[in-house]
Amino acid sequence: MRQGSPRISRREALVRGGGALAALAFFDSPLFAWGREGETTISFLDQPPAPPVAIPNLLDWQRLDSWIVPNERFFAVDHFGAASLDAQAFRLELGGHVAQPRSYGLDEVKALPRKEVAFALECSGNSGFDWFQGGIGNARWAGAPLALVLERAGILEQGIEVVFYGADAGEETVPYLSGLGKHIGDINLKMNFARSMSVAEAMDPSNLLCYEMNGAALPVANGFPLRLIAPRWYGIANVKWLTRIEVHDSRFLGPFMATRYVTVREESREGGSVWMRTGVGKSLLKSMTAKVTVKDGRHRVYGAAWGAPIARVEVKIDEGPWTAAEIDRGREHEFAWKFWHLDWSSPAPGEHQITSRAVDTAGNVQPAADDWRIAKKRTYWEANGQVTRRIRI
Ligand SMILES: Nc1nc2c(c(=O)[nH]1)N[C@H]1C(S)=C(S)[C@@H](COP(=O)(O)O)O[C@H]1N2
Ligand SMILES: [Mo]
Repeated sequence: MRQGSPRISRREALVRGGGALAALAFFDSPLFAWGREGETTISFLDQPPAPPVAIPNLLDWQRLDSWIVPNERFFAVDHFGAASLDAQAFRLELGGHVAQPRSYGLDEVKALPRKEVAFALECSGNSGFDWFQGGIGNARWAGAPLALVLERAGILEQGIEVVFYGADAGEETVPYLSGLGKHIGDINLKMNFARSMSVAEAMDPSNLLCYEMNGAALPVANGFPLRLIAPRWYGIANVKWLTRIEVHDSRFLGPFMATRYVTVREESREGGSVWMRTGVGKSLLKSMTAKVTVKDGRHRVYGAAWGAPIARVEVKIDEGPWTAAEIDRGREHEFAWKFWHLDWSSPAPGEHQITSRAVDTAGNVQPAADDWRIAKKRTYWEANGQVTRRIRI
């Protein structure tokens, strides 16, 4: 919901629309309001502490009231500061191991077929720290299919990796090693932000050269004038201020692929263990309890689920059974977050714990905090374990 736009209750919209069709259209509109008219939110006892680093617009789960997060309230993460680009002078260069290298002006990208996708973009560090619980937002992104421009360029036989470069750049320290591993010193190099995908991943028809967010030009903080939108990938893969695409003939090992965004985990094996060091890439199945409200003595738990095709969401209160929540919104959008709620009948006064878990269509369950996938992970990325929230009734 845009700031200043009128808030319409679900009931009011149904009455006004006067029909199933109008109701459907309303549920599909970004105005979809989350909650019951006149209910009160009971604050969680656990609240994220103030962030030690500046990440604007971290999502305040308790205040979230619309399925689409408006642009002026969408979180933003950058490593080198936002690039400030001029739309008129803008060029997207496409080259490397392609038959037809070329560059596109912004108008030329906009002249290509337009596609829209609702996608919940989550930072892979979200939930990795107690202060970092709101690095996520759901928006409608529009742009040109990436596959189309790659097809037109003609990826050559030896091309195996597609590298996306942002206009933003910063110093990277590269250790200078002798052949035997003796550390001789460091070199500092200024490099552009860059991420890569395999050719097959890049050719996914959902990937967009995105210039529009929720019906407006991309805000500067979110990548104006052009960014990659790669649904079902973590935020890091969604390169902002995109100005260069190169097809390489070898794996790309830039710092945002091979050093900075790496998950380290020890896995048990027959007779020992192996250290897994894997790149942060595709998103993982996750859910979060957003708020608990009360109206006329009736309590309700609300939340969201995303990261994989959601089959259902279950909620556990204290040591009670896992109970299926109702999914309210988002089912019809493959990559968007799903909103859910569960009625909580007559909670006893006192402190309670609420845990949610999402289950995907393949039957995978969002892991518990003590699951080896979470417990044996030594880095904070990809923290998709079940979240427990505490509340006093
Ligand atoms: N060029 C560029 N793209 C970038 C980044 C960056 O620092 N530079 N940060 C990434 C990270 S870590 C995240 S979480 C997302 C955040 O997207 P948003 O700022 O639109 O929320 O952008 C990604 N794309
Ligand atoms: Mo991120």
